[in-house]
Amino acid sequence: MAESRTPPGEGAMTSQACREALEQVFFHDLLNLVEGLDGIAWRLLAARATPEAAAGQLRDLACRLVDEIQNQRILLGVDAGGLGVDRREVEPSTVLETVRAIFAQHQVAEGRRLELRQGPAGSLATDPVLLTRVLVNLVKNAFEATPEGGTVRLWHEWREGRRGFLVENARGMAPAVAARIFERGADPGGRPGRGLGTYSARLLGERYLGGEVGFSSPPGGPTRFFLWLPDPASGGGAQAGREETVLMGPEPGPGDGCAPPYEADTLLVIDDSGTVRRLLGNILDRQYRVLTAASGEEGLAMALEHAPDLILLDVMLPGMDGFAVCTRLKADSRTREIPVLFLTVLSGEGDEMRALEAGGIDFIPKPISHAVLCARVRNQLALKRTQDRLRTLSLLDGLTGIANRRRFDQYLEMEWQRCTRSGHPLSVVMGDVDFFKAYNDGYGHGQGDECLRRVAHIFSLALRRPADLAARYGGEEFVCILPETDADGARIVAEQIMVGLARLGLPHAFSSVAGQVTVSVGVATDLRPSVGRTARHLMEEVDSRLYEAKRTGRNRIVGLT
Ligand code: GH3
Ligand code: MG
Repeated sequence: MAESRTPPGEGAMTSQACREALEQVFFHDLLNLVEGLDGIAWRLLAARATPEAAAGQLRDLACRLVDEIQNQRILLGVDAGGLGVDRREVEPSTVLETVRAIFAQHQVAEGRRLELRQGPAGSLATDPVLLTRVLVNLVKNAFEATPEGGTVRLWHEWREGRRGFLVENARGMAPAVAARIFERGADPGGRPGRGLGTYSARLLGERYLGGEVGFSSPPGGPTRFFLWLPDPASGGGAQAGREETVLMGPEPGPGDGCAPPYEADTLLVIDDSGTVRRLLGNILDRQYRVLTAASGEEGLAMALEHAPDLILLDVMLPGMDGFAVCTRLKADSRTREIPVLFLTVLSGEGDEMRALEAGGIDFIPKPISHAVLCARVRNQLALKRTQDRLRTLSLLDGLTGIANRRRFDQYLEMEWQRCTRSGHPLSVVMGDVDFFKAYNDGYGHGQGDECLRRVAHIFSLALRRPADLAARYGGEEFVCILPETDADGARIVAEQIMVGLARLGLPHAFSSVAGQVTVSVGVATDLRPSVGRTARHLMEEVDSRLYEAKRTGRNRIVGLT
């Protein structure tokens, strides 16, 4: 084997010993597969298998035979120094499918699950056989490290003009194994004859495909191997995946503690340095979904589009600098709540003050320390989750779970302005429970509370559109905001509330108007909210109609046109 083709760290086995170990594995696997073929023929002859089932098994075995032979051919080519690279346009989804087919009946995958996630569509120029080989080796190792009932994940990403293929299993790797993982003959699992998988994955991925192969394996897992291939044709920039997940194998078992990478928090890194973007991506994408932008303008657009949970923002950016980007983020209600961590070589108190004034929440000093980065990101995300939860809670009514008065006031103001701009009508429906004091007195406050929950539910059910909102206005008063809804639409909602309550039929023995719980309802519509009029006018109108409904006998709607 030519010295120039030997990666650093090699030397755990001589080339000759390695060749022999490899041949042993090859012939062992080959014999297994041929025995499998024989077994299928036998079952067919003995009528123990249907032709359909046998055909499926035959295809799987043929797929694995081809794979074994390809493996052998490639390694022979590497050893002889004459492996050719046959680059052509390849669809990553096809490669992932081939890997799935290879493991469909593979012993190593028995009782385990392979989860594929197809990334963005579009081809890349590479050698499909070598690419498949790299992935099969990585997936095989991941299966070997996965207990029964566990899951191995394989997915494809597109970032910064590179195509990534990632393989993950839930467990961490022992440091001693991790240290020698790419050495030829190093045996990750203690099985005889193996130990070529990661070695050849790196050799093929880096020397022949021109990519980068590596892994991350924090204590406690997960272990993630990656192959990043250059793809200049992609033009850079992150692209959204097709979110298509293909599953193979049983449902995940209780021991499979690996969180799916694509349900993780989303981080947006805005830095003009490709090295910093890649470094942060490599560190953070073990746990988070990492998006990157190379300029302030691109970062602002991505923040709007993806609503990340946290932004890591470089101070020194060409054009719009980090302070300006942060100020813009904080000025927009859609991005205001996203915490911003500045990445900076701190040059003194002045910079720090400017960053804080612009709305930044903390700093990550450059040069970036792995531990500081991870700790600050983790802390800020935990804080944001708590704040999000509090924000949501502060807008909900504690008793009924629907929007509270505060949320109602905010939403009405926002929708009033929107309808003023667009010239669309805006309607409000307000209802008040009849003789509720008597209900409380007769049935007790506990049942009174339960009654209010039921009524709130009826108001929510009456809504038709996502923009409609039902809220508890106070005590036993409920209200619906119906944007872009005229009087006819509002009438339908009001009638729906009456019908819903009648169907619910909650007994109310202390009501003077009916034997069950009823409401009086006012409806008001502003056909074209106009300058000079305010939402308060509309509320006064609906309130006086509700009063009228009470005055004229209760259990009715006033304000219908
Ligand atoms: P009307 O038909 O004219 O609306 O008479 P009413 O008895 O419904 O109206 P009134 O305003 O006299 O009484 C409302 C009652 O609602 C009094 C108050 O104790 C009760 N109430 C307000 N909030 C709650 C609550 O959260 N839970 C319970 N159980 N009762 C509440
Ligand atoms: Mg009442």
